[in-house]
Amino acid sequence: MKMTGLISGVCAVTFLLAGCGKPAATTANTGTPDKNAVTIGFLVKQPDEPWFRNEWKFAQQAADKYGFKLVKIGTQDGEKVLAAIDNLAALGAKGFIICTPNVRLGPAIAARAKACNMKLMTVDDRFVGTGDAFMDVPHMGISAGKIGNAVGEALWEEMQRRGWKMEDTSAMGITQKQLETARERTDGATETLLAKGFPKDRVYIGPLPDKSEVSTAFDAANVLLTQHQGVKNWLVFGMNDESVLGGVRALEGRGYTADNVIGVGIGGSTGMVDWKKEKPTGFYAALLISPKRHGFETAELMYKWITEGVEPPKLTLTSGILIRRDDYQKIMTEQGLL
Ligand code: FCA
Repeated sequence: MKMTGLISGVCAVTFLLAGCGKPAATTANTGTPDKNAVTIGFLVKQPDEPWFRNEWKFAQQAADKYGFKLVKIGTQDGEKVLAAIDNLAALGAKGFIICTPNVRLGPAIAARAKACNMKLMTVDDRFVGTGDAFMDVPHMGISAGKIGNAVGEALWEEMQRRGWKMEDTSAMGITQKQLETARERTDGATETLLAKGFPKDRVYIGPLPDKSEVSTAFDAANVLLTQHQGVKNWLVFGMNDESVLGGVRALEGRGYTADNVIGVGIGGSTGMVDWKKEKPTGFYAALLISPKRHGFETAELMYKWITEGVEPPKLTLTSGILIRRDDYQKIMTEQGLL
């Protein structure tokens, strides 16, 4: 009993110090929230990644359109997330959108948001609560399984076009098994390849740590390539562009070129650097996903939730478009990304 009292006392003090529970700004006469005073946070797990920089860019466009203040914070670990929520509370923010550094932090983040009287929406990575179930927090993510299927389809079609023999070809998938949206993407690609007749025993999965970057993918791919040598042609897929680029770079380090590698990413913005190179690389295509929807729409939904009381849909899943070296400029321009 005493212990519980002590703990809740400490929490209360922490929240007080953090400025939680600060009254919302109101207009002088009506007592309704002052729309001009709205502040919204946008927290992302990997602020250096082009995907997240683009989400911020489009969220800022929503802020400019509606006239609210957007506070962008890079939150690479749990401590940074909790500190960011406290800072937002001190700034009088009434809600935030987050792509968490770890989905298992969901319950702690939701509790802190509640204590600070802030609305909460997740983007990209969905909170996991008790019993491995997704938490009941409005979410916008990609339709990971379907996009993975489209990756598998693109790999298979290009392999057929090149006339590669099945027995000469292996496939590597670089992914975070611990993150549902990542696993669903690579499971989707695998499922489609197997459905086409690709042999199951030649699809290898390279696991990533909690940070998905070209460098961590490069390491994962090298481990996999050391285990599976003497393969003539490789198909490369992964949870995002970074993981496929890591695989392609590892293959280049072992003498493979665009002629014997077909890589299909998910994202578009990171992978396109390879299409700007004079000579094609093994990064053949990507499923373009929409940082515009994920950034602009989540910020807009949060703003309407705060100012009009309209709760965002529980789950929105966005789709992807296949892009390649020869058409990425046209399609990305149409999508407002170039
Ligand atoms: C996850 C990945 C990102 C991006 C996003 C849509 O958060 O880590 O690279 O693919 O989903």
